[in-house]
Amino acid sequence: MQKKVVVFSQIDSEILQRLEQQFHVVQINPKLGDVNQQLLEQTQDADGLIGAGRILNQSNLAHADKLKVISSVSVGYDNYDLNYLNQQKIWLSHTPHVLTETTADLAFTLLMSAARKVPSLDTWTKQGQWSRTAGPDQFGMDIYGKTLGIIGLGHIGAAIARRGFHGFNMNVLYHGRREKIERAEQFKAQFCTLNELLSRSDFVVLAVDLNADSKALIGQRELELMQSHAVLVNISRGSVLDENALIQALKQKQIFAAGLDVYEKEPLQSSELFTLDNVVTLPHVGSATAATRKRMAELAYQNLLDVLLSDKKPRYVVNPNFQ
Ligand code: 8YV
Repeated sequence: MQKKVVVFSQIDSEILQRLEQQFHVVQINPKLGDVNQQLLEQTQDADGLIGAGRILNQSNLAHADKLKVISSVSVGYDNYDLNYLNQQKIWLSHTPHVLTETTADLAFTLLMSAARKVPSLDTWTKQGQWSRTAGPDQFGMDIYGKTLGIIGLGHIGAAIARRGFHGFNMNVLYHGRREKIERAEQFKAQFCTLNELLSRSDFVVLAVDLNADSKALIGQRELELMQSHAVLVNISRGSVLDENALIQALKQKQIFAAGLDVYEKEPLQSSELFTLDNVVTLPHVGSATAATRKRMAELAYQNLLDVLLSDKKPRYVVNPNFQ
Protein backbone atom coordinates (compact mmCIF):
# COMPACT_ATOMS: atom_id res chain seq x y z
CA MET A 1 0.00 0.00 0.00
CA GLN A 2 1.35 3.45 -0.95
CA LYS A 3 2.59 5.54 1.91
CA LYS A 4 0.83 8.86 2.50
CA VAL A 5 2.65 12.19 2.40
CA VAL A 6 1.02 15.48 3.39
CA VAL A 7 2.42 18.60 1.68
CA PHE A 8 1.77 21.55 3.98
CA SER A 9 3.13 24.45 1.90
CA GLN A 10 3.90 25.35 -1.72
CA ILE A 11 6.82 23.30 -3.04
CA ASP A 12 8.66 23.02 -6.34
CA SER A 13 6.29 21.58 -8.97
CA GLU A 14 8.77 19.00 -10.27
CA ILE A 15 9.39 17.70 -6.76
CA LEU A 16 5.63 17.55 -6.19
CA GLN A 17 5.27 15.44 -9.34
CA ARG A 18 8.00 13.07 -8.14
CA LEU A 19 6.26 12.75 -4.77
CA GLU A 20 2.95 11.97 -6.48
CA GLN A 21 4.63 9.18 -8.47
CA GLN A 22 5.83 7.49 -5.28
CA PHE A 23 3.30 8.32 -2.61
CA HIS A 24 -0.34 9.08 -1.98
CA VAL A 25 0.01 12.86 -1.73
CA VAL A 26 -2.45 15.21 -0.03
CA GLN A 27 -1.85 18.96 -0.17
CA ILE A 28 -3.02 21.23 2.62
CA ASN A 29 -4.96 24.07 1.02
CA PRO A 30 -5.65 27.22 3.11
CA LYS A 31 -8.55 28.00 0.72
CA LEU A 32 -10.36 24.88 1.95
CA GLY A 33 -10.57 26.05 5.56
CA ASP A 34 -8.62 26.05 8.79
CA VAL A 35 -5.14 24.71 8.08
CA ASN A 36 -4.62 23.28 11.56
CA GLN A 37 -7.89 21.37 11.28
CA GLN A 38 -6.78 20.03 7.88
CA LEU A 39 -3.46 18.96 9.42
CA LEU A 40 -5.20 17.20 12.30
CA GLU A 41 -7.39 15.29 9.86
CA GLN A 42 -4.88 14.58 7.11
CA THR A 43 -2.04 13.50 9.40
CA GLN A 44 -4.11 10.77 11.07
CA ASP A 45 -2.85 8.20 8.54
CA ALA A 46 0.14 10.10 7.15
CA ASP A 47 3.63 8.60 7.05
CA GLY A 48 5.42 11.83 6.16
CA LEU A 49 5.04 15.61 6.00
CA ILE A 50 6.94 18.03 3.72
CA GLY A 51 6.82 21.84 3.57
CA ALA A 52 7.78 24.97 5.49
CA GLY A 53 6.52 28.14 7.11
CA ARG A 54 3.99 26.56 9.45
CA ILE A 55 4.11 25.81 13.17
CA LEU A 56 3.78 22.07 13.75
CA ASN A 57 3.26 20.79 17.30
CA GLN A 58 0.97 18.66 19.41
CA SER A 59 -2.01 20.91 18.65
CA ASN A 60 -2.06 19.93 14.96
CA LEU A 61 -0.18 16.62 15.06
CA ALA A 62 -2.12 15.03 17.95
CA HIS A 63 -3.62 12.30 15.72
CA ALA A 64 -0.49 11.63 13.65
CA ASP A 65 0.04 8.12 15.03
CA LYS A 66 1.80 6.80 11.92
CA LEU A 67 3.97 9.85 11.22
CA LYS A 68 7.65 8.99 10.85
CA VAL A 69 9.21 12.15 9.39
CA ILE A 70 8.67 15.87 8.91
CA SER A 71 10.88 17.09 6.08
CA SER A 72 11.16 20.85 6.43
CA VAL A 73 12.03 22.90 3.34
CA SER A 74 14.00 25.34 5.46
CA VAL A 75 17.25 25.59 7.34
CA GLY A 76 15.62 27.03 10.46
CA TYR A 77 13.50 24.70 12.54
CA ASP A 78 12.03 26.91 15.25
CA ASN A 79 8.55 26.22 13.83
CA TYR A 80 8.66 22.68 15.20
CA ASP A 81 8.12 21.41 18.74
CA LEU A 82 11.27 19.28 18.98
CA ASN A 83 10.42 17.92 22.43
CA TYR A 84 7.08 16.65 21.13
CA LEU A 85 8.65 15.17 17.98
CA ASN A 86 11.28 13.40 20.07
CA GLN A 87 8.61 12.08 22.43
CA GLN A 88 6.62 10.80 19.42
CA LYS A 89 9.83 9.48 17.75
CA ILE A 90 9.26 11.57 14.61
CA TRP A 91 12.35 12.53 12.60
CA LEU A 92 12.69 16.22 11.71
CA SER A 93 14.95 17.05 8.76
CA HIS A 94 15.92 20.39 7.21
CA THR A 95 17.79 21.83 4.21
CA PRO A 96 21.08 23.47 5.30
CA HIS A 97 23.89 24.85 3.09
CA VAL A 98 21.99 25.15 -0.22
CA LEU A 99 20.48 28.51 0.73
CA THR A 100 23.53 30.07 2.42
CA GLU A 101 24.76 32.29 -0.41
CA THR A 102 21.28 33.33 -1.57
CA THR A 103 20.35 34.38 1.96
CA ALA A 104 23.63 36.25 2.42
CA ASP A 105 22.97 38.07 -0.86
CA LEU A 106 19.58 39.14 0.51
CA ALA A 107 21.16 40.34 3.75
CA PHE A 108 23.50 42.59 1.77
CA THR A 109 20.62 43.71 -0.42
CA LEU A 110 18.83 44.90 2.72
CA LEU A 111 22.01 46.45 4.14
CA MET A 112 22.68 48.48 1.00
CA SER A 113 19.03 49.39 0.39
CA ALA A 114 18.64 50.67 3.95
CA ALA A 115 22.00 52.48 3.93
CA ARG A 116 21.28 54.31 0.66
CA LYS A 117 17.51 54.84 1.15
CA VAL A 118 16.75 52.90 -2.04
CA PRO A 119 13.00 52.25 -1.56
CA SER A 120 12.12 55.82 -0.48
CA LEU A 121 14.32 57.42 -3.18
CA ASP A 122 12.86 55.10 -5.82
CA THR A 123 9.39 56.30 -4.81
CA TRP A 124 10.58 59.93 -4.65
CA THR A 125 11.95 59.69 -8.22
CA LYS A 126 8.90 57.91 -9.64
CA GLN A 127 6.63 60.53 -8.07
CA GLY A 128 8.47 63.17 -10.11
CA GLN A 129 9.94 64.87 -7.07
CA TRP A 130 13.47 64.94 -8.50
CA SER A 131 13.74 68.59 -9.47
CA ARG A 132 17.32 69.35 -8.45
CA THR A 133 20.57 67.68 -7.46
CA ALA A 134 20.12 65.30 -4.54
CA GLY A 135 20.74 67.04 -1.20
CA PRO A 136 20.98 66.15 2.49
CA ASP A 137 17.46 64.69 2.56
CA GLN A 138 18.56 62.13 -0.01
CA PHE A 139 21.96 61.36 1.52
CA GLY A 140 22.61 57.80 2.66
CA MET A 141 25.41 56.13 4.61
CA ASP A 142 28.73 54.93 3.23
CA ILE A 143 29.31 51.17 3.34
CA TYR A 144 32.82 50.72 1.94
CA GLY A 145 35.44 50.49 4.66
CA LYS A 146 32.90 50.73 7.49
CA THR A 147 32.45 48.35 10.46
CA LEU A 148 30.14 45.35 9.99
CA GLY A 149 28.92 43.66 13.18
CA ILE A 150 27.46 40.16 12.66
CA ILE A 151 25.47 38.51 15.43
CA GLY A 152 25.68 34.80 14.66
CA LEU A 153 28.74 33.73 12.63
CA GLY A 154 27.13 30.55 11.32
CA HIS A 155 27.24 29.56 7.64
CA ILE A 156 25.03 32.47 6.60
CA GLY A 157 26.77 34.90 8.95
CA ALA A 158 30.15 33.87 7.53
CA ALA A 159 28.89 34.38 3.96
CA ILE A 160 27.77 37.87 4.95
CA ALA A 161 31.18 38.54 6.54
CA ARG A 162 32.88 37.37 3.32
CA ARG A 163 30.86 39.87 1.29
CA GLY A 164 31.69 42.70 3.67
CA PHE A 165 35.39 41.89 4.06
CA HIS A 166 36.29 41.03 0.46
CA GLY A 167 33.66 43.06 -1.33
CA PHE A 168 33.49 46.24 0.69
CA ASN A 169 36.78 46.27 2.60
CA MET A 170 34.81 46.30 5.86
CA ASN A 171 36.15 45.77 9.36
CA VAL A 172 34.20 42.73 10.64
CA LEU A 173 33.12 42.17 14.25
CA TYR A 174 31.05 39.22 15.43
CA HIS A 175 29.25 38.01 18.51
CA GLY A 176 27.81 34.63 19.42
CA ARG A 177 27.71 31.96 22.12
CA ARG A 178 31.33 31.09 21.42
CA GLU A 179 34.32 32.23 19.40
CA LYS A 180 34.74 30.69 15.92
CA ILE A 181 38.45 31.35 15.52
CA GLU A 182 39.12 29.41 12.30
CA ARG A 183 36.01 30.73 10.54
CA ALA A 184 36.62 34.30 11.77
CA GLU A 185 40.25 34.53 10.70
CA GLN A 186 39.18 34.31 7.02
CA PHE A 187 37.73 37.80 7.43
CA LYS A 188 40.01 39.09 10.19
CA ALA A 189 36.78 39.16 12.18
CA GLN A 190 37.07 40.15 15.83
CA PHE A 191 34.95 38.38 18.48
CA CYS A 192 33.42 40.85 20.92
CA THR A 193 30.68 41.22 23.47
CA LEU A 194 27.19 42.13 22.29
CA ASN A 195 27.45 45.58 23.85
CA GLU A 196 30.79 46.23 22.16
CA LEU A 197 29.52 45.09 18.77
CA LEU A 198 26.40 47.23 19.01
CA SER A 199 28.32 50.34 20.08
CA ARG A 200 31.16 49.97 17.51
CA SER A 201 29.32 48.78 14.40
CA ASP A 202 28.10 50.96 11.54
CA PHE A 203 26.04 47.98 10.33
CA VAL A 204 24.58 45.33 12.63
CA VAL A 205 23.29 42.13 11.00
CA LEU A 206 21.23 39.56 12.94
CA ALA A 207 22.05 36.11 11.53
CA VAL A 208 21.41 33.87 14.56
CA ASP A 209 19.21 30.81 14.88
CA LEU A 210 16.17 31.46 17.06
CA ASN A 211 16.69 29.72 20.40
CA ALA A 212 16.35 30.43 24.14
CA ASP A 213 19.53 32.55 24.08
CA SER A 214 18.63 34.64 21.01
CA LYS A 215 14.90 35.23 21.65
CA ALA A 216 14.37 38.99 22.19
CA LEU A 217 18.14 39.46 22.06
CA ILE A 218 17.79 42.97 20.63
CA GLY A 219 15.47 45.29 22.53
CA GLN A 220 15.33 48.94 23.62
CA ARG A 221 18.54 48.73 25.68
CA GLU A 222 20.50 47.18 22.85
CA LEU A 223 19.15 49.60 20.25
CA GLU A 224 20.17 52.53 22.48
CA LEU A 225 23.76 51.22 22.38
CA MET A 226 23.84 51.58 18.58
CA GLN A 227 25.21 54.69 16.88
CA SER A 228 22.74 57.19 15.41
CA HIS A 229 24.20 56.60 11.89
CA ALA A 230 24.02 52.81 12.26
CA VAL A 231 21.86 50.43 10.22
CA LEU A 232 20.26 47.26 11.64
CA VAL A 233 19.49 44.27 9.37
CA ASN A 234 17.48 41.21 10.47
CA ILE A 235 17.48 38.06 8.31
CA SER A 236 17.32 35.63 11.26
CA ARG A 237 13.89 35.36 12.87
CA GLY A 238 11.51 38.11 13.89
CA SER A 239 11.48 37.06 17.55
CA VAL A 240 15.20 37.84 17.90
CA LEU A 241 14.29 41.53 17.71
CA ASP A 242 11.74 43.51 19.75
CA GLU A 243 9.77 45.01 16.86
CA ASN A 244 8.06 47.69 18.96
CA ALA A 245 11.40 48.82 20.38
CA LEU A 246 12.74 49.04 16.82
CA ILE A 247 9.75 51.11 15.71
CA GLN A 248 10.39 53.57 18.56
CA ALA A 249 14.11 53.70 17.75
CA LEU A 250 13.36 54.42 14.09
CA LYS A 251 10.72 57.05 14.89
CA GLN A 252 13.14 58.80 17.27
CA LYS A 253 16.00 58.44 14.73
CA GLN A 254 18.09 56.59 17.36
CA ILE A 255 19.51 54.64 14.41
CA PHE A 256 19.73 55.65 10.75
CA ALA A 257 17.67 52.81 9.26
CA ALA A 258 16.73 49.14 9.36
CA GLY A 259 16.33 46.37 6.79
CA LEU A 260 13.98 43.52 7.74
CA ASP A 261 13.13 40.20 6.11
CA VAL A 262 11.55 38.55 9.14
CA TYR A 263 8.96 39.64 11.70
CA GLU A 264 7.49 38.62 15.06
CA LYS A 265 4.27 37.66 13.27
CA GLU A 266 4.29 36.45 9.66
CA PRO A 267 2.91 37.10 7.15
CA LEU A 268 3.05 40.78 8.18
CA GLN A 269 0.01 42.48 6.66
CA SER A 270 -0.22 45.65 8.73
CA SER A 271 2.31 47.37 10.94
CA GLU A 272 3.52 50.79 12.03
CA LEU A 273 6.70 49.77 10.23
CA PHE A 274 4.84 50.44 6.97
CA THR A 275 4.49 54.14 7.87
CA LEU A 276 8.25 54.70 8.28
CA ASP A 277 10.60 55.71 5.44
CA ASN A 278 13.75 54.57 7.27
CA VAL A 279 12.98 50.84 7.21
CA VAL A 280 13.06 48.44 4.28
CA THR A 281 10.51 45.63 4.69
CA LEU A 282 10.79 42.42 2.65
CA PRO A 283 8.46 39.37 2.98
CA HIS A 284 10.80 36.64 4.29
CA VAL A 285 12.48 36.12 0.94
CA GLY A 286 15.98 35.21 2.17
CA SER A 287 16.07 31.95 0.25
CA ALA A 288 13.49 32.97 -2.37
CA THR A 289 15.14 32.40 -5.71
CA ALA A 290 13.86 29.71 -8.07
CA ALA A 291 17.18 27.88 -8.15
CA THR A 292 17.66 27.89 -4.38
CA ARG A 293 14.10 26.85 -3.54
CA LYS A 294 14.48 24.01 -6.06
CA ARG A 295 17.69 22.89 -4.35
CA MET A 296 15.95 23.08 -0.97
CA ALA A 297 12.97 21.08 -2.23
CA GLU A 298 15.31 18.46 -3.70
CA LEU A 299 17.12 18.11 -0.38
CA ALA A 300 13.82 17.87 1.51
CA TYR A 301 12.59 15.25 -0.99
CA GLN A 302 15.73 13.15 -0.43
CA ASN A 303 15.36 13.49 3.35
CA LEU A 304 11.80 12.18 3.04
CA LEU A 305 12.86 9.22 0.88
CA ASP A 306 15.63 8.33 3.33
CA VAL A 307 12.94 7.56 5.91
CA LEU A 308 9.94 6.41 3.88
CA LEU A 309 11.70 4.34 1.19
CA SER A 310 15.09 3.44 2.72
CA ASP A 311 13.91 3.19 6.32
CA LYS A 312 16.92 5.14 7.59
CA LYS A 313 17.65 8.41 9.40
CA PRO A 314 17.32 11.47 7.10
CA ARG A 315 20.69 12.76 5.84
CA TYR A 316 20.04 16.25 7.25
CA VAL A 317 18.34 15.23 10.47
CA VAL A 318 17.70 17.81 13.19
CA ASN A 319 16.94 15.36 16.01
CA PRO A 320 19.34 12.44 15.51
CA ASN A 321 18.74 10.83 18.89
CA PHE A 322 15.25 10.60 20.27
CA GLN A 323 15.37 11.11 23.97
C1 8YV B 1 12.51 29.41 4.30
C2 8YV B 1 13.99 30.21 6.04
O1 8YV B 1 12.33 29.39 2.95
O2 8YV B 1 15.25 28.32 5.53
C3 8YV B 1 14.77 29.03 6.45
O3 8YV B 1 14.91 28.84 7.67
O4 8YV B 1 13.67 31.04 6.82
C4 8YV B 1 13.61 30.36 4.62
O5 8YV B 1 14.69 30.10 3.82
C5 8YV B 1 11.23 29.84 4.95
O6 8YV B 1 11.32 29.49 6.29
C6 8YV B 1 10.04 29.17 4.30
O7 8YV B 1 8.89 29.70 4.88
